[in-house]
Amino acid sequence: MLLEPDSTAGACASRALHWPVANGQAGYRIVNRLQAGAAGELLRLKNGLLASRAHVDPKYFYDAAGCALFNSICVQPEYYLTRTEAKIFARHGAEIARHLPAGVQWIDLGCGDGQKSKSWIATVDASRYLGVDIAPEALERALRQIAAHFPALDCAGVLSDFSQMLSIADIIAERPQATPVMFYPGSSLGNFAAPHAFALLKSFRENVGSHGFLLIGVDLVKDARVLEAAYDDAQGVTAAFNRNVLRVVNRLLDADFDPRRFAHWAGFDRQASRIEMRLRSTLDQWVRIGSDARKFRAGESILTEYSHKYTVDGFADLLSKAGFARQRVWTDEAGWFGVFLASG
Ligand code: AVJ
Repeated sequence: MLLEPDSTAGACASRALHWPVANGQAGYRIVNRLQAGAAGELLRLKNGLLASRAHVDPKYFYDAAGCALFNSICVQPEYYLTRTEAKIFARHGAEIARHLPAGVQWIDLGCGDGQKSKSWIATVDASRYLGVDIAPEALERALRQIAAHFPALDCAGVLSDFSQMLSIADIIAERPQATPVMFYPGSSLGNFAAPHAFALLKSFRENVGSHGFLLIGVDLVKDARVLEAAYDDAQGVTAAFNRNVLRVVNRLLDADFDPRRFAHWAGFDRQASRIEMRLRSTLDQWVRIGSDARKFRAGESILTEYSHKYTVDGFADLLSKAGFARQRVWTDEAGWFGVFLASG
């Protein structure tokens, strides 16, 4: 594999990363758009934990253990999201593909291991695969597998924390003949509060241009009991996933959170239309966070995640305000999950 030094990153010079060549053909390259300012990120993480209403950005869930726990959440009976989306893809994939021109470039946002894209690449007959992820190991694995599975496919990767901003228009422009399709499944947009979600959708629209597409999966508003069970499964996998963020924090900030002293909590706020996940201190305790320390009272909590739930009309409206004039939606029979194809 080739890791291309990213000259366009300018002042936020790329970290020097060296990856072993995955195979003799080295059929893909990875562009590094991770900003060098990791110290600022850590300061933000620390300040969030020291704030009177403590909070952690959900992107910190996904270390190796967190990724494994998330995969296990996806197969819990209560976590209907992944399964419902997959059912919509299976049922309507061919129809969705008919709305796309031939030979698109398939842009997999937050590709993880790339598994969700495999059948799409074949269905839409993509000419190019662009994996985008914040985790270099996952990105490399995705590219290696997809390049092996589709030897004729033009494959590339972009290391990027696009929760800040997505800017890959120049990479997309390398293939002016291949219509860009951004694929953002799993209701991942739900992590972002309204203004941030809107800004992200606008940047997706700017990156794909007026001829490109966005294919996005969105979890829909439903009975609070169904929602809350999805974020508090009987096996306790979501609880373990939530507590694992404290281990990540301990490593990154040299802190001494004891995950056993925090209880998983999940609740649906209908006003704000979102699931909130928290870690509640089970007793009065002091926690050291690097060279600082703070007290958590019994019952005081750390906000670890929002997961926003949309209505079909509400999300359609958001898409059109973000600049996507044309759109279609497919849902399951129960109307639990929506898959939107937007363009224009
Ligand atoms: C990956 C953000 C879509 O909000 O449902 C699953 C993460 N958190 N269980 C979601 C998650 C707890 C998930 N997203």
